[in-house]
Parts: sequence; structure tokens; C-alpha cells
Amino acid sequence: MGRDILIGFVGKPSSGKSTMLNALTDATAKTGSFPFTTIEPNRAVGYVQIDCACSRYGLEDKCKPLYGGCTNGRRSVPIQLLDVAGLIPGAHAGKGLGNKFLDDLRHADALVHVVDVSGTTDSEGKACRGYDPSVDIAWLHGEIIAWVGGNLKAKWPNTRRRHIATKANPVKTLQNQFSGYGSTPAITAKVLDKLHLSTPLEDWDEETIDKIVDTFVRTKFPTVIALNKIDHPDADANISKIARKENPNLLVLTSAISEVLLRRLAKQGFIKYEEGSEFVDTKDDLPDSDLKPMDEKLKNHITNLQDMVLYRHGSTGVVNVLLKAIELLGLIPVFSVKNINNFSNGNVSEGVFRDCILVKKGTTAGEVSHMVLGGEAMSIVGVNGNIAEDEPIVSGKTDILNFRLKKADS
Ligand SMILES: Nc1nc2c(ncn2[C@@H]2O[C@H](COP(=O)(O)OP(=O)(O)OP(=O)(O)O)[C@@H](O)[C@H]2O)c(=O)[nH]1
Ligand SMILES: [Mg+2]
Repeated sequence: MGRDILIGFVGKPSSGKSTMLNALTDATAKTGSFPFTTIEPNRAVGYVQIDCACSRYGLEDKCKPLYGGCTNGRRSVPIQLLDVAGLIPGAHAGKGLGNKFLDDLRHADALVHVVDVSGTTDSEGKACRGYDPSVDIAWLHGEIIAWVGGNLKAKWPNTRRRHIATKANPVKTLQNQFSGYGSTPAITAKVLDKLHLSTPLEDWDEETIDKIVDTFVRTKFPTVIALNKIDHPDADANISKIARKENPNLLVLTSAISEVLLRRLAKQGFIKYEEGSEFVDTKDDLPDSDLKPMDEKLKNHITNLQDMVLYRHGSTGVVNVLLKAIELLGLIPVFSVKNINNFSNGNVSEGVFRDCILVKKGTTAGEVSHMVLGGEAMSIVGVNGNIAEDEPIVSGKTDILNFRLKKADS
């Protein structure tokens, strides 16, 4: 994962995918209370917050990331976000906008399923009351399976014939089909290992293929479930129902619309708002500040938002969506520096810890050198001396690295 991480937003129409994208970025994707507002995908850069290495050395005020930013040791690392059209039950059979647009998500590292927990939109995203959103999680997963499964099955007779003719092994044959989703031979092998299949590939029936696809999707696309619209009075009952059914470790509570509003008011100078926090200050709270006063209507809106969202849940939750995705992916930051003694890229006056990439836990120093240099390093040096190529990166210990191309570089 040398490139930027890509996170895709999926869900039924009107669940709040585009609003969530806007809440996490400076994008202004079109949103609307009617299904299929989004047709073409919206791409934008979001930032995930991590602990920066600068704070270990008291260098917070010298820290100057090339991309993103760093404030008091909290570093914002850019990640790519992609919001696509809504899926409805039967999308794989052409319902709604179909499922072809999911091909844009083939290279996603993780997905976020945005669920509307207000119960005010039905399975097709049409306005209603009292809809039970707890069923959305299963059918949407089914549509993702049907997308990958459909692509695989369409080519299966040829794939199978070729497999027999070339006497290939199942990992190789399957990897050829899954590589288009950014799968690696290791991922494909892991999928087959998990299933302990006893039948040879040429005899796999539809049920076996479905099982393989299900395991592949769960392995390749870890999915955060964002329970959105928690600001709605009917949300609580739906959240409880979903919490009883689903793995709690995948759930994040969000109010995307609240985050959009807070960021906008902060930008317009009406409030002071620390993104992702519960802290909002108005002119009433800070009379000596240069904040603009708000009218009664806006004041009430903010009070309501604080009561329904910020005080009850601690934040609007949208920032936690990206943190959860990073956690599910098992990503850790690695800081590559050109000078291991002063952590700069040559000149301290240009700042320190300028480069940071996110890599999977277990990635070795050698693998990181390939991501950073595009090739093998002559030597890899950490703060405590040389590091072997096959040494996995350890957060807080061997995550600040200098890659030397030639001995002369030292
Ligand atoms: N109450 C509430 N409404 C929200 C929230 N997030 C989004 N909405 C509203 O839900 C409606 C749909 O939002 P969108 O972001 O357009 O939904 P989408 O999932 O992108 O929809 P499609 O593009 O049609 O698939 C809009 O009217 C939003 O204002 C939220 O957190 N709370
Ligand atoms: Mg949309």
C-alpha cells in the first residue's frame, strides 16, 4: 500500500454518502432528499488523524508534513475517498442504477456502508416513516457479493477450461480473476486457506463459488458500518436493534449533516469548532472573540445539535469513520526521513517529518523501502541504528526510517 489509501462509500440512495464525503473533505458533492442524487462518482481527499512522531521529540512546532498537516502532534494523513451512486435490492439484476458503477470501487482498500438509521427512507431511498434499517446491512452485503460474484461467474467457463488446460494451481487461477480488485496472491491464498475446500477447482459448484466470493469480499474489503442520521429522534431504537445483530467493532455512529453544518459555520466565523470533537464555542461563550453573533434560529439549531449529537455521542462521529477504517485495515504510520539525526529531508529549516505513509502491520522495512524508493535500499537506518530488510516495522520503535540508496548518501 504505497499509494494513498482509498475508501469507498456504499449504501442505499439517500443514506447520506455524499453528505459524509462533504463532511470529511472540502468537497461540495451534490446531496438531496431524493434517490440517486449521485450518478457520477465523487472523489475527494480526506484526512485521518494519527499520532505523529514529532511529539516524541518535542518537535511539534517544527513538524511540516508535505501532505496534510500536523497540529500539536496530531497529524492529518491524506486518504482518498470515493462516493458512488446508491445501491438498491436487486441492483445486480439491473434495478435502480444497476451495479456497474461499483467497478469504480475495485481498488478500494476498505468500504464504508452508510446506513440511514432514522428509518425515514425505504430500501430504495424513498421518503417514508418507520422503516427498519437493520435489514439493510445484509442485503447490501449481498449486493456487493453479487457484484464480484457476477463478474467471476461470467468468465467461469473460460477460467475453468484454462485452469484445466494449463494445470495451474487454484491460487493462481483465482488470483488472475481477483487481481482486478487489487488482490495479491497472498490475499487469494488466505481466502482459500480459510475455506478448507476439499473439491478441486474444476468441480466447484455455484455454492462453492459464492462462498469463495463472500470470503474474498470480507478479506479484501473490510467494511465500516456508519449508522448515519443519529440526530433524528427515531434513531435510538434502530441503533439498538442493529447493535444486537451486528459486530459492534464495525459500527460507528454518525451525523454527517451536523458535521457539514459545524464546519460551515466555523468557516463563516459564527463558531469555533474543533473538527471531530464535542467542543463548539459561540459569541455567547466567547464574548471577546471576533466570532459573529448568530440569530435565534441558528442558536436553537446549534443547541439542538449539541443535545442530540455532541453531548450524547461525544462528536458527530464522522472522523471516527476514517479511524475505524484504518483500524480495520491494520494500518500504522511510517515516517521516512532523509536525515535520521535531525528528521529533516535535508534542511531543518524546511521542517521535520515531512513524509508519512500508512502501511499494514507486519510490513517489513524492505517492503517500505520499495514503496518509498520504488526499489531496494542499500541500507535502512532507524533511530537506533541499522534495520534488517526483513524486520517488520514496530510502531514507536522502528517507524522512523532513513533509506540509503548508495553508501555515498550516508
Ligand atoms: N437528519 C440527517 N439527514 C442527513 C444526514 N446526512 C445526510 N442527510 C440528508 O439525507 C439526504 C440524502 O443525503 P445524500 O448525502 O444526498 O445521500 P446519498 O447517500 O449520497 O444519496 P444518493 O446520491 O441518492 O445515493 C439529504 O437530504 C441530506 O441532507 C444526517 O446525518 N442527518
Ligand atoms: Mg450521493
